[in-house]
This record gives sequence, structure tokens and C-alpha cells, in this order.
Amino acid sequence: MKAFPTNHLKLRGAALMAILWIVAILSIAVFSATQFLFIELESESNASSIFRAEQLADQGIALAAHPNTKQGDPLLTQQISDTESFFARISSEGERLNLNALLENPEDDRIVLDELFTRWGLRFDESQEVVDALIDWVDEDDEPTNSGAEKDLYLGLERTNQPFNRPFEVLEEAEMVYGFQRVIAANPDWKEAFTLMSSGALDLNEAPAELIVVACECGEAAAEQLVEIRNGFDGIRGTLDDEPFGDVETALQILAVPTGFEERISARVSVKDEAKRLVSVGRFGTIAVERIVTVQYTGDRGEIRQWKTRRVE
Ligand SMILES: [Ca+2]
Ligand SMILES: [Ca+2]
Repeated sequence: MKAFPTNHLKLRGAALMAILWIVAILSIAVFSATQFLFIELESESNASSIFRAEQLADQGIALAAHPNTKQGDPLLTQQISDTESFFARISSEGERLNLNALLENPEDDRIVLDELFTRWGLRFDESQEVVDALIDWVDEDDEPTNSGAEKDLYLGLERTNQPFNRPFEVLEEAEMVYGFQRVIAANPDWKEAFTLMSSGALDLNEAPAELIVVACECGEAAAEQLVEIRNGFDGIRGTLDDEPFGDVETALQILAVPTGFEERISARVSVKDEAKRLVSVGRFGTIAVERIVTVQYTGDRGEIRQWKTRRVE
């Protein structure tokens, strides 16, 4: 019997190995392609779920934006099916401190910021330094306020064209102000306390007790009492049983603002803000999307000032 030459055997063996390799590589490729397909299908269904959740959130916004819809109206909460729902609420931009308004008359109003940052954990002198720098960021001159920060200081940090010497256009801009990192470190959610879109005054019918304390230079117990009265029997703000104050004077009496202080303090507060903040969460299955829309009303006419969307739990 004629034996196969060894070389021939070797060649066949090599060819077999090569085929096995190709099969292995192909199966990996097929496997990966299938995986890609799955991921793509999954993200596509995810995108359509997000889209549906956004549509639901918008239904809430549309209802909340109507000038006749009242806070806490049952229409604002709707379960449409087992998997679809929205929950909307109406509040005002005046529930927050207006950073630009407080820096407009620093002599009268800086105390509000000095106190707020101190409450968040800064030493009073640190707090004052940051507020000095905030004042300098928006005032037109190049003269530092006390231990503030003007052009020369920023130039020393190789930051040209700063400060901007004009009011803040977006809240994030405050993070560029010299020393403001201290505030961020003390309260990473600092932006929740501020707005740039209110009428300027803090709305006593909407604001949390902490902001009332600093804006009205009053005690904590008095501010909490005011919140309790205004929120009504259920203790929740923005529901139908709320008892909003009709005028600033009545509210300031409850806060026991000392005589002589009323004029200065009443300039900082209001009982109504025409800039409404509408918040609506749309849910589709496990996906939830929140729309936050600021509408400036002039009579019945509303103009959208800001439109934000974010995923929530
Ligand atoms: Ca300046
Ligand atoms: Ca200055």
C-alpha cells in the first residue's frame, strides 16, 4: 500500500485547522452580529418608550399651562392605563430667590445671601467673601467690593474678560465666580434655591421655610408657622385646600418682622408671581420623564421662557 507522503498529510492537517478557525471566527461574528441586533432592538424600544413618556408629560404641561387650571386640580393627575400616567403641578418661579434681583441693591439685600451661605455651612466671613465676588461679577465697575474679585484678580488667574460685569444670564455662570466653589461644596444642589426668571421677589405663598427665613430675616419657627398656615389642612403646598396670603403685610405680621424692617423686607417678597413653573412627570411602564416649563403670564397670555426635560426614577 502506498502511503501518503508526510508532507501531504501535514498540508491536509493545516487546511483542516484553517477551516476550523474560519468556522470559529464566523460563529463569533454571527454571535456578535446577533448581539448588536439585540442591543439595537432594545435601544429602539427604549427610545419609543421615552417618546411616549414625553408625550404623557406634555399632556400634563398642556393642562397646567391653561390659565384657568388651579393648583391641585385633580385633572393634573391622570392614570391613563396600567402602564401610562402623568402627574403635573403648578408652582411659581417666585418659590426661589432671584439671584440677579438680590445683587441689584447689594446694600439692602446682600444679607440674604450672606445668611443663606452661612446656613449651608460656610463661615460668615467666607460667605461674605463669596457674596463680595458675586456683587463684583455683576456690577459695572472694576473696583473690588471689600474682599471681592474684579478684572485684576481674574487676570492673575489667566482668565481674561472676567468678570462679565452684567447680570447672570444662566445660573451655571455663578460657578465661574471666584470662591463660588465653596458654595457648591457646601450645597451641591445650590441651584434649587435660585432662579433668574421670577419677578424678582420671593413668593411667600410658594417658597420653602428656609428661603423665607433668609429673605425675611426672621426666625425659623415663624417661617415654619407661615408655611403651615398657607399649605392648608393637608400640609401639602399646591393642593386645593391651600390658604394663600392675599397681601404681604399679613404674612409679615405672622413672621413677626420687627418695626423698622418691614419696608426693606417687603421689597424682597410677594404673594404672587406671574412667572409660573409647571412640572409634569409622564410615565410609560418603568420609564419616567420630567418636563419643567417656565411660563411668563401677562393676563391670560403665556410666553414660554424655559423648557427642560430630564429622566427621573
Ligand atoms: Ca464689576
Ligand atoms: Ca465692583
